[in-house]
Amino acid sequence: MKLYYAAGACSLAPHIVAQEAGIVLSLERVDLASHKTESGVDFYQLNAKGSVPFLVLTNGESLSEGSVICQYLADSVANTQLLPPVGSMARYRVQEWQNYISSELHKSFSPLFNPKASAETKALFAQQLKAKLTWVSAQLANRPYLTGEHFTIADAYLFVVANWSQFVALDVSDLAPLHAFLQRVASRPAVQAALKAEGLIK
Ligand SMILES: N[C@@H](CCC(=O)N[C@@H](CS)C(=O)NCC(=O)O)C(=O)O
Repeated sequence: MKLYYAAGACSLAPHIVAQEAGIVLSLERVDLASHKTESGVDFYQLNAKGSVPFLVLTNGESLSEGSVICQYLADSVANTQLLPPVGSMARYRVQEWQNYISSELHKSFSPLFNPKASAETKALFAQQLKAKLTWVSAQLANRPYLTGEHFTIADAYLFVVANWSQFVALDVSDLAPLHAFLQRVASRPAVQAALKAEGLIK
């Protein structure tokens, strides 16, 4: 399978999931400004949505939407720690987090990265994000990962999105459980491997 990604973007979540699941992906970097892939292909010709992550399967089919790609990857090797079995309440809990991170956190960061957004717009989104991350942090006060003792695909997604705070001057240093979570996830060997492969750490 080939994952189209941009370093440190939301595509890092499926990349981490693949590393955690022992899935060897072929990686192709996308320059989101020029929409060219590292082999010189126009990314829009592959994915008209223009966004990463984008996964091309071995049978030639493709899949977009990061939270679903993560589910596909975990299911493809039946890794029930990363994603519990179909029909279990534990799976719905992971999916509940996936949806929250996608709809309430991920897309609220977008205006903070957008040079066209006004200072007022950025301040409003930053304020809302801080409130949401404060709630997320409180959920992590008594457990190492979002749904309990085990790292799941939702932890990979939260790790990637919450880490963006440092690039948009959103101060979350007072959120101790979230801070500890980010360090806990960063220290996982699979996460280190994904960060290295994307050139984010040495
Ligand atoms: N709905 C998509 C959104 C993905 C997304 O926002 N990707 C960003 C990087 S984090 C991107 O590729 N932005 C560039 C663009 O859309 O042109 C998903 O959840 O996978």
